[in-house]
Amino acid sequence: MSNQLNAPLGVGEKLKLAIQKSGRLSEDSIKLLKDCGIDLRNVKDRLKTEADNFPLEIFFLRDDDIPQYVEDAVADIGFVGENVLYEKNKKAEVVEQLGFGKCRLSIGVKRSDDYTDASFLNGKKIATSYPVLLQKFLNENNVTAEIHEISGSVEIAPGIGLADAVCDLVSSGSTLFMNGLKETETILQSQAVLIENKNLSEAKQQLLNKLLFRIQSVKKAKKNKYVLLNAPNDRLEQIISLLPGMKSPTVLPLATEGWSSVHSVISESDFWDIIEQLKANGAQGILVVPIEKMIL
Ligand code: PRT
Ligand code: ZN
Repeated sequence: MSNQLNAPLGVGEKLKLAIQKSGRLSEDSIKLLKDCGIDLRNVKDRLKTEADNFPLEIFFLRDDDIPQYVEDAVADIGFVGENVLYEKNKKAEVVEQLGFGKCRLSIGVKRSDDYTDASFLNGKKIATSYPVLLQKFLNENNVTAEIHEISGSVEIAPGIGLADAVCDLVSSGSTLFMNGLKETETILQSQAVLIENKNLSEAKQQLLNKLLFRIQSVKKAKKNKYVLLNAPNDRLEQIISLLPGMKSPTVLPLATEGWSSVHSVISESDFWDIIEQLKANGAQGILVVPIEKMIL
């Protein structure tokens, strides 16, 4: 990858990226580009803009249209939810999970229903904006049900007698709850992904590798914290053994005799465990700092 990163780029080539114009993915998509050091010109009420400091052109679209634009090579790449990508079933390759827009596509039934398994749905009417993914789930479970496709406010369908159940996106679950429904099965776990057209030119592939390198550094940084602490020298060995660091922790002597300052990187997932163990081993003055970029 490093060779590709250093290779000269096609003169005047720009990578065309499609992102959601206005909706749940818009803000995070623009923030991710910003975290990657890419400044966009005026993003308000525009269909298209360019980055100031990266050969990138950005199209603002409805999320449903993004897979088609990427398949047709009108856009080279796109940021879109897996739910939309798999429902549209277009020829575009998933390159990277982006870590935002997380939700799940689930079956919801009335709270009073006695749901045991998918066979409950036999002969029922299910409202959804995801007929393709729902039909696939029904087939896999040998269920025959009527799919009622609607484009919005799916969750009100059972309450107004339009359907017996729903298949809709859920994140906190409060929309289902407020509509007297309960979540029973998850059909798909989803998050925003970077997709690419399958036939990118060599020059565009190089640009994508550059962008991807930045995205991965930003993602890694978010998953890790920088930790600084003071350690008594007689406990240094135990404390160091708790801190992997990128290679190994940095240890510097403190002005106070018998103490050292230890710097390291720890992962968000074992963060509290490690902090507790550090304290138990005599570490003091523990500072935890967010990391902006992380390049290994
Ligand atoms: O106009 P455009 O077509 O571009 O936007 P849209 O209205 O189709 O999509 P939008 O902006 O609502 O969502 C864009 C993408 O965000 C989706 O395709 C998902 O990938 C992702 N996402 C993440 C969500 C949710 N979380 C989500 N909670 N999309 C929709 N919801 C809705 C859901 O449909 C339901 O109505 O939120 C409600 C449920 O939320 P909870 O928290 O009450 O469970
Ligand atoms: Zn949409």
